[in-house]
Amino acid sequence: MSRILILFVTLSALASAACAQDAFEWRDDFDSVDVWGAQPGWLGNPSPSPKRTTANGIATFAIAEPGKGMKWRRELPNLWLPEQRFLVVRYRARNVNTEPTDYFIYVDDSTPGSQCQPICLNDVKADGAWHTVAVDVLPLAGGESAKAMAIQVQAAGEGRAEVQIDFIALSDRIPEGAEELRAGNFTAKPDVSISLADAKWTAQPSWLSNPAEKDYGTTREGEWTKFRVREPGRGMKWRWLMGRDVELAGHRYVSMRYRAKHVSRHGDYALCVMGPPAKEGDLGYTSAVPLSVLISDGRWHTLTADTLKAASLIPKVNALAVQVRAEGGAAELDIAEIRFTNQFTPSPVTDFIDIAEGAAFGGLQPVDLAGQCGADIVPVSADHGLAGDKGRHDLRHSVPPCSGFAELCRIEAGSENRASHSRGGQDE
Ligand SMILES: [Ca+2]
Repeated sequence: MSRILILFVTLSALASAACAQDAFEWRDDFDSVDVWGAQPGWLGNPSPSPKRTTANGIATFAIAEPGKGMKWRRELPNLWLPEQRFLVVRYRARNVNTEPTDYFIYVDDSTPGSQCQPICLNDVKADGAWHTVAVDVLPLAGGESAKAMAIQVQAAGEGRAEVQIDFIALSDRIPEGAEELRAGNFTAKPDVSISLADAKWTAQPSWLSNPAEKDYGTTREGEWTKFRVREPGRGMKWRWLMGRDVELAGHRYVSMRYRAKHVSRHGDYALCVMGPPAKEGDLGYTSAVPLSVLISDGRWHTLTADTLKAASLIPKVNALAVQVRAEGGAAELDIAEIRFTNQFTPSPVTDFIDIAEGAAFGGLQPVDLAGQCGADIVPVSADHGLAGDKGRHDLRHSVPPCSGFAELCRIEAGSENRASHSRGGQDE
């Protein structure tokens, strides 16, 4: 399954494009602990009387007996880790055995044979003080989705172990003030936006087996660069020697704002980063954005692709390459921005919805599509009263296949709203 980027349409996003971007996250605030089921069969020293309570949004998991423990598990709404890669927990602990290397918090990454344990008992500070810690789960996980989570408490020699948890989240970011565990040698660097305005692209027909022979090229149009191949079934790659080094290391993502028409999703890359390889003898290039994630529907999209691996291979970039392969007509790929970043970049809601001038949004409300992931969006939209304005709709995509949070905006009966075009999300 390809990477998924889900549009999170909210009233505030519709009302104000300038509003601060909220974290995109799944979160358990522990107003209830009913969903956390004890799993005595999961450990060799289960406590006969584990306690699990909550009060004022703070859960308490307690083990009275010395040397005993318990694991508690809850389901997750099948979260997509590339989007929500940071496990964040605010906890305080007392009398916990912090020797074992087994997990404190486990994420079920849907991969048999692998155990993703982002935070271990020996990471726990059992000093009775509140701590907020975060871990990038994505590089630790075997799979890309998370379907369940577990926590473990082990009592130290004196017994009466207690872990209190304010919240656990899987988020698109590390909140301010949180301590990042397992950061390795990763040090976040400020965003770099690579201006394409003066880029000189040189076609590289020898880099493809089926290069276009005529009618291909690049042009600068307004705020974007157009890459075009007019011969269906053929492609082209272009390289730009940037004449300077840009650090990719220190950035988790590349974000690319693009618009594509008749661009094939088959091929190695849409955007490639080039530079001296980190390890001598390795290739001096690697894919940063695969062709397979492009949505070739003629609309602008902002995609966010993970670049930790690419940055480990090519830490400093001194050239970029772009590929277009034509499928079903003359292909065009317009690129308006390439940015190395540590922030998941949201798509403007107007990428998905044509909004008539003067449209009012008082009648819009979010609709939970969690139970309809992967479904064809046309009947889903019809179910929510969105398919009325035939001819103006262009609903070619499915609801994202994996999402606990995808939403459409429903137009309430009798509303004056004139938003005419909606999608639940964007598959990338
Ligand atoms: Ca809480």
